[in-house]
Amino acid sequence: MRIDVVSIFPSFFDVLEVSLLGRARGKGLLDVRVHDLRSWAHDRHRTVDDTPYGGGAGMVMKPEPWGEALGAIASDASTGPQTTGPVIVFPSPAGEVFTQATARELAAREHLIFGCGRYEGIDERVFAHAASLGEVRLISLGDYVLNGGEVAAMAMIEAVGRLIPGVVGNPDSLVEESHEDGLLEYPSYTKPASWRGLDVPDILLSGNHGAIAAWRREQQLERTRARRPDLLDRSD
Ligand code: JCQ
Repeated sequence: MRIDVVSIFPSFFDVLEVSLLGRARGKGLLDVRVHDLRSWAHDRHRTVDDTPYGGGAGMVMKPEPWGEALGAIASDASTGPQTTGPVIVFPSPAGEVFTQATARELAAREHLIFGCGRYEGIDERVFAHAASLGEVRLISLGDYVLNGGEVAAMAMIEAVGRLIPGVVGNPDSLVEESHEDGLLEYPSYTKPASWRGLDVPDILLSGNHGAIAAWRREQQLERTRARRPDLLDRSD
């Protein structure tokens, strides 16, 4: 999978070099390229923002650098032959909420472009123009405001990247996690069986695999009801 990121803070993405995704890049499973939006700003100060038409607080990202950046990346020959156009993701508090289902949809695509906005946002015409280059999605990490799209893009790249076949060593660990079946995960324990007066539940030491599976399912349902009842309304 190819992922391009456009940001005025490309160094935010240095952490993608390490850990699981760093290894995936090393193995050639994931090709992430981070671009500085200012490379497409041509005035002497490499300006990417300006005051909003109609007045109001803060600054808005100018359309021209975005148009050039997205055009150059969408038509980049090094992306290789693509059977489908890119998905262009703009992290935004005004977008659809990102879930594990969104991660699965994005992981099935060949090419993702993340456009990271800053200031009060990006000139609205950029989204209309981007729609001529690929499938545009405004996606929110949740109902809170960040200073820019970078941290949200990073979270989405990690959630998507680990779904690419071969990135996570044991694929069983992908299906057993929270949210894959619409429920929270059951509690986990390891040795010692007794620690500071706290004991591992007897059932897990019983060797009765049927009873353990039933107990775990019960724990998943109980926790989901207590902590995230909204998930139960949506799951079967
Ligand atoms: C993403 N949840 C919160 C902030 C404008 C595209 O325009 C903007 C982007 C941001 C950064 O994203 C978030 C966010 N998910 O704040 C303002």
